[in-house]
Amino acid sequence: TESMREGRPVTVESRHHIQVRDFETLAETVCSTPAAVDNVSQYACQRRTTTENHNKMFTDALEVLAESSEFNENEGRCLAFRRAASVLKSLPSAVRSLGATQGLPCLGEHTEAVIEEILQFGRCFKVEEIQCDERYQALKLFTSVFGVGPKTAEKWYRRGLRSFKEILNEPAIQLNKMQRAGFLYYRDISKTVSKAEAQALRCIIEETVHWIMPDAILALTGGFRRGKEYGHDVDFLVTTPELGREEGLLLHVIDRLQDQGILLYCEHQGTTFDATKLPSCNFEAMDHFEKCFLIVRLYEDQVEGGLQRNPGDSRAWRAIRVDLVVPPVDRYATALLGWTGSRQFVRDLRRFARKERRMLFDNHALYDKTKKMFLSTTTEEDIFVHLGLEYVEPWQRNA
Ligand code: DCT
Ligand code: MG
Repeated sequence: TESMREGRPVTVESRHHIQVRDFETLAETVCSTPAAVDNVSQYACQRRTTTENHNKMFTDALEVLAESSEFNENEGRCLAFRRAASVLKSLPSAVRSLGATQGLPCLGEHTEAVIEEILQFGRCFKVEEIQCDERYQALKLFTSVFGVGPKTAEKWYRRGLRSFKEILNEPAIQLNKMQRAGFLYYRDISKTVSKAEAQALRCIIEETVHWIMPDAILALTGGFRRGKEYGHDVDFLVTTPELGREEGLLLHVIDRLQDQGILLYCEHQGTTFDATKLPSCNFEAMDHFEKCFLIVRLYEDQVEGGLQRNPGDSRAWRAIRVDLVVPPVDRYATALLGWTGSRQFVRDLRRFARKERRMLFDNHALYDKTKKMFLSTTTEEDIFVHLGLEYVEPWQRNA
């Protein structure tokens, strides 16, 4: 303080352990390093991430890099970019200088370089290069079709195919039932689903489920449970208060939707759930619950404020992707947590459980490897308690 009064440059040890050489740099460091940036966890399940993203400029760029790494089957890089984007999404304000990212976890040198470039030029040249790349464009286009994953997209690209027209005109290509539906309803289902449209679907599903079984339990999950305004589909969990009574319910629901004439596509998967095979270590795999992937017709007059429409579309309806998942009631909490997402949030819950608690968590169960026993999980809160984590509300799980 003595030298400060005299206005001489000083060396100050900041709480960020940065050697600050003079007042100007000191001021800059203090202003550009918001206190809230302190102690950001490397695990998404220890961060609170709302739908409000103050760093979209950076996270959009990082997501292009992640996607491109995924197309190149570089899983490690893909995950690194996704983690970095997720950390930035959780920040309470926009990053305005590279100094503001000091001490943040999961930001590697590639990510730092991207942030620096965007801060300096407002854009990232590597990202623009990828977006202009023929292979990236083709794979992005192909994987936007329901039923087409990166493997199929790559196969088509290798055959020299570049557009939907070329794929549909290629006699050697046999589309499966899901892909045929994907192309048939492409214009509708590639368009986002609004909250009002999701709400309307909730009413339809609720009415149908409760007509069959008045005490069945229904929950809207996925992005809409996390408070998102838009999604790519609408996800639901359905179960019954008594174990076993859920058997046959989903097929009945499907029949009923069919009778109403609103079922445009349905793929039903029976349950492969086997409690004796738990705990499973195959975390990225699909869960074993009975489920169906649907395309449902939603009418204009069912939606408050009307449907979102494509220009020139005069139909009174649009097609929407809906997933229904039916866990047995004793698996409801783990299934709800898993299907609420976000993918990154749940991925980190599993990683946290494994690395920090020696526990295995997936959509089916929570297992303690030390105690060699399954932990009882009736609610989502129970799971957080067992893991020794503060509860994170669904709307704070947008990691
Ligand atoms: N999920 C899962 N097992 C799957 C597929 C998904 O556990 N086989 C989880 C991950 C997130 C959640 O279910 C919902 O999945 P999506 O609908 O793909 O994600 P979303 O967060 O709802 O995003 P969107 O808004 O795009 O639908
Ligand atoms: Mg969804």
